[in-house]
Amino acid sequence: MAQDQVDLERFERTVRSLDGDVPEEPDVEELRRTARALVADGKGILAADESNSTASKRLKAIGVDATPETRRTYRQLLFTAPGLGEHISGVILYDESIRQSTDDGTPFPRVLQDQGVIPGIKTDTGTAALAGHSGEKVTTGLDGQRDRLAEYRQIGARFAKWRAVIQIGDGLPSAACLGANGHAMARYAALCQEAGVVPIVEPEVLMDGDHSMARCEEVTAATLRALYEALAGQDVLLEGTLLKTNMVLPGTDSGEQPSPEEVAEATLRCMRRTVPAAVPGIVFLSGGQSAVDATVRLNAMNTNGPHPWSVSFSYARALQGPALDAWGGDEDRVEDAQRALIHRTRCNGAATTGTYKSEMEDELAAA
Ligand code: 5MM
Repeated sequence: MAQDQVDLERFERTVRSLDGDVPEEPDVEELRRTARALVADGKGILAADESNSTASKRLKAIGVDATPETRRTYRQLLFTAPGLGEHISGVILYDESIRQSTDDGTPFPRVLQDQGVIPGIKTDTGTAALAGHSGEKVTTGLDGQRDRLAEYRQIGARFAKWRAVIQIGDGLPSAACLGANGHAMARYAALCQEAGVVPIVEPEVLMDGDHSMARCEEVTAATLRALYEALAGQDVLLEGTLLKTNMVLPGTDSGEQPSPEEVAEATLRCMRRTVPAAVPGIVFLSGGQSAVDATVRLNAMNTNGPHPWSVSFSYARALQGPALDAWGGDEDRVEDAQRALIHRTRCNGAATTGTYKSEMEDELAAA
């Protein structure tokens, strides 16, 4: 049987099994199946888990007043885009949006399931200053995590996300920062698996700064080593997790302009040295890259496979940016915005199998 047919059957089985409460005992096979379904060939994740303040910032940038209702209207546009499930395996929601519904009263998690998409949820609660380490942050949210996970699973979430932010700078990051964030992510991951929810662990080494691409590679490797040591320390089942992280890129003020092939080579070398083969997939964040750069670089990584893990995407800005611009808050441009979103999902879906071509960018204009 062809690999993509196997992936598709596995994916459909996972989407069909989305009803039910927290299991008495975590179903290890379900965790593995969900994790693999999220990185099925040709598919990736739409990150729509912006906190209210970030979502509001994005709406204000296109001249839309930010309220719970405008955030709902915008998320409705995304989640009801026709054909979303063709190249999107999962959508990461936020505490506000997982409780919202479409105009006709259908809860967003149900809308996604009907599109063949697995609902997910961001469960960290943001960052706090790391004590004794000026300029560094630790992600918060472990208090109450067990109860929140039980509720989110009951509402329909089958995977979750927790993001740690790592800043490169003079003497940064510290070992204390990598250790504290790794430990928190491992505790979150163990709680997720206990609740029957696949944890995505997301350490993001920020692009801000004038550091070189080599320095980004070094810091990303140290971050991932600390993370996988912590995950092992908490007995997290790697087969039931996914890694979401940054590509290896130079700082935005460095002046370096690596080719897509150079980014792919450095990123894959870093991942091979640090990410265990038991992890089913690595889904990259876009981190401020342009939408097309994020696609081209992902494609470059997948032209030289196979890799020990699937290599896919979990983009927010690189998927949503063109849709937000096309919409501009105008109800007459909802379909334009949905076409822009679906176009990017198609390009990135192709990039997961190394079959993206630059000519695909003309398809939207021609539509
Ligand atoms: C790094 O941010 C994640 C990926 O987004 P990009 O592809 O735009 O880099 C994203 O999932 C992020 O966690 C959400 O946008 C939420 O961010 P906030 O700051 O609202 O928690």
